[in-house]
Amino acid sequence: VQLENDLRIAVEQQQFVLHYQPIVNTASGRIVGAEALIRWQHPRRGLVSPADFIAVAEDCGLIVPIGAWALSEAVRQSRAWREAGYPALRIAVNVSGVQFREPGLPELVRSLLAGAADGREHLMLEITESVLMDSSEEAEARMREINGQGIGYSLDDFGTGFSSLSYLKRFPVDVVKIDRSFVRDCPDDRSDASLVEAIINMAHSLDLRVTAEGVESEAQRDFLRRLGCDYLQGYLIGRPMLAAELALRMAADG
Ligand code: G
Ligand code: G
Ligand code: NA
Ligand code: MN
Repeated sequence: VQLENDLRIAVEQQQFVLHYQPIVNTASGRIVGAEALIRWQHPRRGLVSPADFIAVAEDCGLIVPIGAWALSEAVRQSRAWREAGYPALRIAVNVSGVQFREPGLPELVRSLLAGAADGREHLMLEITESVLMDSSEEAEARMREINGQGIGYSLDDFGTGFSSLSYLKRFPVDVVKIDRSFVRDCPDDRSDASLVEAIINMAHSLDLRVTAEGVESEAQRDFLRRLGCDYLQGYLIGRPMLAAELALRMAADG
């Protein structure tokens, strides 16, 4: 209850910040995107991880204004980078299933992108398999409506849920993100290596792109490059960082 009260104040006072974790094109090594990861700047407890407040925010409904803030902040930052001459990145923003249960999400996305001809290809919504599995007809219709505005989806933690492959055909998913638990023991663990290879090949045969999460070593990177994995994300590439730090990385990227 204390946490919930603090969260309410946090929403009013906008005590949140987005960190950005770079995503590179595997072949070129260039930064092509970033995942926006929210943190709560708690006045007494310091920087609080989403792992410690997203579930509570979902239960009490505060995830709706928090998620709206994250979306608008990511769109604002992405625009500011482009206006400053940085390469256009595709920013993936995590969206909770609870946000799709509210009718307002398509309108929010529409209003955030209004007035900018080029906003669409620079934003992506990141959802988990469970969002697809638990979605009502209304939520599914909202997902499609947003996709109809030109916004793509990436499917987080792929392989950890129980969704069937038919979901990949049925929903407007563009990118699957291989969960870091499968990447961790690659390439040495033969069964994990086979699994990762199978996911990449399956995704490509469905005309989807693939991001590997949790890439921490050069051996993992080289293995994923050999398999034709499209994008890489993980500590080897970069930790989640402040926008200003990512801008420095982009500048160094040439
Ligand atoms: O960055 P970190 O490892 O602490 O993130 C933990 C989890 O929090 C991740 O699974 C991520 O998907 C989730 N998360 C991060 N930012 C957001 C956000 O803005 N909204 C939602 N719903 N989840 C987020
Ligand atoms: O659930 P989701 O995949 O969105 O979680 C992202 C979380 O994973 C972030 O909190 C981020 O800090 C963490 N993360 C990102 N890259 C790595 C990595 O290479 N190794 C590990 N162990 N965690 C990572
Ligand atoms: Na995520
Ligand atoms: Mn992720």
